[in-house]
Amino acid sequence: RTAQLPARRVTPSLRERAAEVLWANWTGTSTVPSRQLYPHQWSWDSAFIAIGLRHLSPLRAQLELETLLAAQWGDGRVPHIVFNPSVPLDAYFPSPDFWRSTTAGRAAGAPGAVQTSGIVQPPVHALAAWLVHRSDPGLSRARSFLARAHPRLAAWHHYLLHRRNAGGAGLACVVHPWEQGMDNSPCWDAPLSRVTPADPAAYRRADLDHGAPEDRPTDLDYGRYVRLAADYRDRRYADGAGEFAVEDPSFNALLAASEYALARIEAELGLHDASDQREARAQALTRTLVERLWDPAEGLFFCRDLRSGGLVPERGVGGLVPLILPALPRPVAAALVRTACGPHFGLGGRALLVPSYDLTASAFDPRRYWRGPAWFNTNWLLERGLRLHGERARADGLRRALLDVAGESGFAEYVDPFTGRGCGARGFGWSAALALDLLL
Ligand code: 9YW
Repeated sequence: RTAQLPARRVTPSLRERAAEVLWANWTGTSTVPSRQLYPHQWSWDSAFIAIGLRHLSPLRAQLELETLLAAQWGDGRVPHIVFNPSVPLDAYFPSPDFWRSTTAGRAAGAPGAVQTSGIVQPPVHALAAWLVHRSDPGLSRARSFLARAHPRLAAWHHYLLHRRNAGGAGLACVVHPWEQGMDNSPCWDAPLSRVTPADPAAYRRADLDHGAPEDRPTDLDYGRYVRLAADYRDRRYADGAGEFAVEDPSFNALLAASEYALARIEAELGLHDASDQREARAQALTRTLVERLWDPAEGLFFCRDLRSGGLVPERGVGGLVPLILPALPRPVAAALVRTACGPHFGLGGRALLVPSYDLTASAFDPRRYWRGPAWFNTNWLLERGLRLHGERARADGLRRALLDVAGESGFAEYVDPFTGRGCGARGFGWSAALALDLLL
């Protein structure tokens, strides 16, 4: 007799589905954000991806960061893209022939063995390296993971704190919207408006082969991105003279959070004096952030446009990200939580996930990239920040919403903040990785 088993559909768990995305996006040495849209290695994506990947394979998580750090330039900068030489040139724009790192980047010490972009992205790497180490300290010590990463991470922070200190106050500035990572945020509209767009006939937008135009930045935005990047390249990536220079709260908060992580790394390596100094620096950076970018009347951090000198009065999610900092004065943290839960960001109210931009502003658009949609990395950061500052119930609520939306959207790149409907790429690296991190 053969027993007839009833046909049973096995629904993979969220963990299994997230793992599938990370395996599918793994190239052998690093992880692509998306096979179609972003077929190379992106800097802050890799940091967030390593944070999730450590739960599946601490070894791969270490390799992810090592591959990125191997492409570091001599001046300390970690490039925002490391190009995969086996991907056709026209798969992504701007491609290596635009950035010309091995020629135009030579003076700044670009490596000869790999091709990279010449701009940077937010410094989440030391934080990621520390979390990856903690997931398997034995493996990490056996491979001297931290000992090898430490000089590179220290040089990276040194570059940002010195070469990018254009405002003179000790904060790092970004010289391109792509550097801050929230490409078309309305925070950039005013500082970008001074930039003459590049001739559209001179380049082709490969992103529109895979993304819906209404979900992506406009052609006018792209013209300005291309102009700024080409000018920087033509200055041989020398810092200090560009038309665009902005101190951003999220970029600097991530730098401070990574300074704390680097202090822990130094303590683990027995570098106790360096560790103490670094910890003090992270606290000083937090104070400077508050002095330079905090607006007590609005209860939010704003960008400072170094070319006009003033704060940019746009409420972007980046203004909430300093909540990840432990030394934030209590009233500042409390005001940030109120702002996150108020009409502009709708946490625990109108919005399922925290939007990238002010829900009440006329430029708000629930589908267009960083002008309204909710993103998983910023929500993951806010979840951490809420937990750090004792907002346990709110953090739990956000965590649940993040996991639900990540699964239902198929790990979308970004989502409509009201409905959770997915936009952009699916099977997106950091969406899967950060969901995995919150699951465990
Ligand atoms: C682009 C890869 C990158 C992210 C950025 C995001 C987007 C690249 O994709 O920029 O072509 O627009 O804005 O934060 O790192 O995922």
